[in-house]
Amino acid sequence: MDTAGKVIKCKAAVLWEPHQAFKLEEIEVAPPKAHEVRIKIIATGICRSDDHIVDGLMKDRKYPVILGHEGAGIVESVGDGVTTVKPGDKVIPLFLPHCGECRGCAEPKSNVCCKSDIGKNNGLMFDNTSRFTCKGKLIHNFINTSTFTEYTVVDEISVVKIHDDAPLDKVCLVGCCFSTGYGSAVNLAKVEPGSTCAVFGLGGIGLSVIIGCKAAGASRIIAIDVNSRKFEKAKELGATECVNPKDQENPIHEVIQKMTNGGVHYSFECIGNTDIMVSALLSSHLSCGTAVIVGVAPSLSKLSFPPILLLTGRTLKGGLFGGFRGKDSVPQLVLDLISEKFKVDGLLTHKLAFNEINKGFDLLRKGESIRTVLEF
Ligand code: COD
Ligand code: ZN
Ligand code: ZN
Repeated sequence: MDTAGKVIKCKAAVLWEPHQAFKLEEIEVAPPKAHEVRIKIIATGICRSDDHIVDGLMKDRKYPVILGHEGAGIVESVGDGVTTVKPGDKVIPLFLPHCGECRGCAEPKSNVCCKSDIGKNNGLMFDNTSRFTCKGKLIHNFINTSTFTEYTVVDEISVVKIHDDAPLDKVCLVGCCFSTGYGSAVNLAKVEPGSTCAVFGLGGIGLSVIIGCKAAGASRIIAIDVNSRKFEKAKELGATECVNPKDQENPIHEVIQKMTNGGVHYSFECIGNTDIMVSALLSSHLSCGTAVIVGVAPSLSKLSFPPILLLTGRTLKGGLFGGFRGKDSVPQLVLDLISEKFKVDGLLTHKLAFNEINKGFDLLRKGESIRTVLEF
C-alpha cells in the first residue's frame, strides 16, 4: 500500500506524564512537510537519557511525548526538497542534527548544531508544529528524533543514510550509545597510547568509552561502578582493573589517586551524577589530568568545586555524541561495525518486542541490562 502523502496510523509508546509507564497507543503520524523525512523504525535502543525523562529529572520537558533517540529504520517517504535520502534507504536518526550551515556546524572544532533541541526542550519540528497526534492531542517529539514509534518524522538535517547491508538491530547503537562513548575517548579526551584512564559508570556508554580507550592504546583502564556485576563485561572490553566504590573505605577519588601515583590522565563521568563529576575531576592528575563529562545530569542540578582544582592544570570538558558530526561520521561508524573493526555485541544484552518497552526500562533500572534493543 502506498502510504506517501497520507496520515499513517501506527503503534507508539506515549509518555503522557513523568513518573509513569509508557502507554502503547495508536497514534497518527502526519506526512513529512518540506525538508522532512518519515521513517519506519525497525529497531531502537533504550538509553538512560530516555529514562531521565520518564523519571521527571528533566523538569522543563514537554508532555505528552514520544521518547527514544537511538534508532535505525527505513525511509517511508520524503517531503519536498529532500535530497540526501530517498524512500527505501536505511537510515539512522540523529539526535544531534547537522545542518552544515549554522555557527556551530561552521566551527571546525564543534559538532553541536545550533538547531539541536538539547537544552531547549522545544519538542517540536522546526516549524513549531508536531507530526504526532493521539486521541486528538498533540504529542511532542524528543531531541529531534522520537524512535519509540513504528513511524516517526524528522527533519532532513536529523537523519543520515547508512549502508544497505547494515543490520539495523545492531547499528541502532551508533545512534547514541556506541558513538557517544567511543567518541568521548577518541575525539573529546583524545586518549593517547600509554595513558591512564578511569571510567565512572559501566552502562552502554561507559563500556563504549572503554572500547575507545583501548583502541587509543591506553595502558591502564580503571572501570568504576557500584554494581560489581558490570565488571566482567568491562574486562572483556578492555578494562585492566575494576573498582566498586562501595567496597572502599576511602572516597573513590582517593582510591584512584593512590592506584595511579596521583591521578589518571583521563577520567570519564558516564552516570549523570554531579557528585561523581567532581570525583572524576579529582581522580585526574592535578597537573595534567582531563575529566570528560559524558553523563547528562538532572536539568536543575549544579556542579560545584573549588577552582583551585583547575588552576593547577586540570582540564574539565564535556561533549555530546562523542564529538562526532552525525552526517560525516555515522555512515563510517556503521561500516566499522559491519566490518567488525568494533564489536557492539557485548553491549547488546537483551532483545525485546516493541510492546515490551516497559520491561526493557525495568531491566535498565535494575542494572540487569546494558542495552536492550526493541524490535518492531
Ligand atoms: N558510582 C559508580 N557507578 C554508578 C553510580 C555511582 N555513584 N551510580 C550509578 N552508577 C552506575 C550504574 O550502576 C550503571 O552501571 C552506570 O552507572 C550507568 O549506566 P546506565 O546503563 O544506567 O546508563 P547509560 O550507559 O545508558 O548512560 C547514560 C548516561 C548516564 C551517560 C546518560 O546521561 C547518557 O546517555 N548520556 C549521553 C550523552 C548525550 O549525548 N545525551 C544526549 C542524548 S543521550
Ligand atoms: Zn548546524
Ligand atoms: Zn542516549
